[in-house]
Amino acid sequence: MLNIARFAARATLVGASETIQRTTACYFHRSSIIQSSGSNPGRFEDKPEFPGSRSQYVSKLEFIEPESQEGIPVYRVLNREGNIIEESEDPKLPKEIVTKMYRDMTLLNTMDKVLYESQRQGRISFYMTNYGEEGTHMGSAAALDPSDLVYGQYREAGVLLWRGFSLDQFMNQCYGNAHDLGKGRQMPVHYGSKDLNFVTISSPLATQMPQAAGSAYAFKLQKKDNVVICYFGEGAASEGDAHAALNFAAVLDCPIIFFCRNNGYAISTPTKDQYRGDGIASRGPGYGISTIRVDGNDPFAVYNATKAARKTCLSQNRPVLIEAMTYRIGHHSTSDDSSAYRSVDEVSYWDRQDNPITRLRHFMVNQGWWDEEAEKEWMLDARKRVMKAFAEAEPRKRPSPEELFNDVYDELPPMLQQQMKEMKEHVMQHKEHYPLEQYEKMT
Ligand SMILES: Cc1ncc(C[n+]2csc(CCOP(=O)(O)OP(=O)(O)O)c2C)c(N)n1
Ligand SMILES: [Mg+2]
Repeated sequence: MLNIARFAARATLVGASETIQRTTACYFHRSSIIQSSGSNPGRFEDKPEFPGSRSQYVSKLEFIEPESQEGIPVYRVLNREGNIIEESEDPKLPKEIVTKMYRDMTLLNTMDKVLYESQRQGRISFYMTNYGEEGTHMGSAAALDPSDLVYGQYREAGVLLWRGFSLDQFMNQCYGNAHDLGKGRQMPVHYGSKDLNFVTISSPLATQMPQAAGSAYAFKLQKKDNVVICYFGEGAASEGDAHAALNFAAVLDCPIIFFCRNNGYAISTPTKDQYRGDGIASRGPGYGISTIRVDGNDPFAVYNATKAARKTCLSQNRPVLIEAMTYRIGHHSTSDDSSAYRSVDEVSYWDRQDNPITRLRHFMVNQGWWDEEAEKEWMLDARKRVMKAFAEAEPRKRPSPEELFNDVYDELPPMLQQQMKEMKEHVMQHKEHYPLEQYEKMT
């Protein structure tokens, strides 16, 4: 028996060495068939054959110095005066679409003002504005199909607005009232909508990125005609999850648009303390991902880039990285005071000189589609709509405390049933400490 086992082991080893010999021969064959042409036929060209890189040998010691490389250019369609720079790049969007872009950008702006103030007055617990980044929202949202799946970070409310999330729904979420789709279980601005294919926002940075890559992989396996778009900030791009997502999507050829909003800051950390490379776009080629950098304050440039990226994702089944350069005009959130780390002059430059709303308005005025009167009328109307939704959401009752226990399990397990029972008994025993009249009734 022992001898048979020894013989079998030897036979396996011999088999293995034959395989190695065959593979090696194959490798040599591959390299040696590249015969040099010219005066010395038959001489074999010396090319590196290391697996996993495309390269050639050099005999001079030279490091790649990032500083000596040209910066990645910023693609623009509209200049700051709202004129098309290169006629062939004009997306030629119809008046209704451009007007919707503008109305949604300014409506978002108006909602931001009201909800920001509302937090300052103690009426809601938290808020984050989108000031200055409206062009990245509407430009990208307009280029997608509504059935494409969106993973946001938290500063992409405009994408939801474009898709039809109503002012009521925004307000209900921020007030965490009984009409909130998330039943008051999340902090304000953590929106989500199954109907609108917008995955609920999650606070821990970059967690949406590997999830989005996974969804795109699932789309590919299901042969769906849809892409996933994953928004993230340049700060979030420093998380390990960003690397995992980009590499996963590249290696598995997933139809996903990674949309980076580079707004200059991650709370108080400016980009110069965040990375040393040329923005986030410079990382794309490293992953083997098709990449473009666009002017995020130019909604048409963002639109063209997203539209083309979507096409690449679907026709070639591969990811695309878009880096949209923009600026966060507001404070990071209501928990932040940005005057501690940046100057008023810096902010007012972006607010006054390079603002996506102003740029689109210039374009519309140039086209004869908009004027002072239309502006005045619309801004009044926008404010009225926001105030109406605000006034309706605020007094609405909060969800029943029972909702704390629902929706994690299909059926409430005995342990949670017990906890719910104890919670109810406790609240009823100490009613005077709980403003129960503000909540929907418990059963
Ligand atoms: C894992 C993790 N670390 C830290 C935070 C705290 N945090 C919330 S937002 C933020 C900055 C993110 O900046 P960026 O990705 O550039 O997005 P922006 O706020 O500029 O839109 C930080 C550090 C967090 N939410 N999650
Ligand atoms: Mg940022």
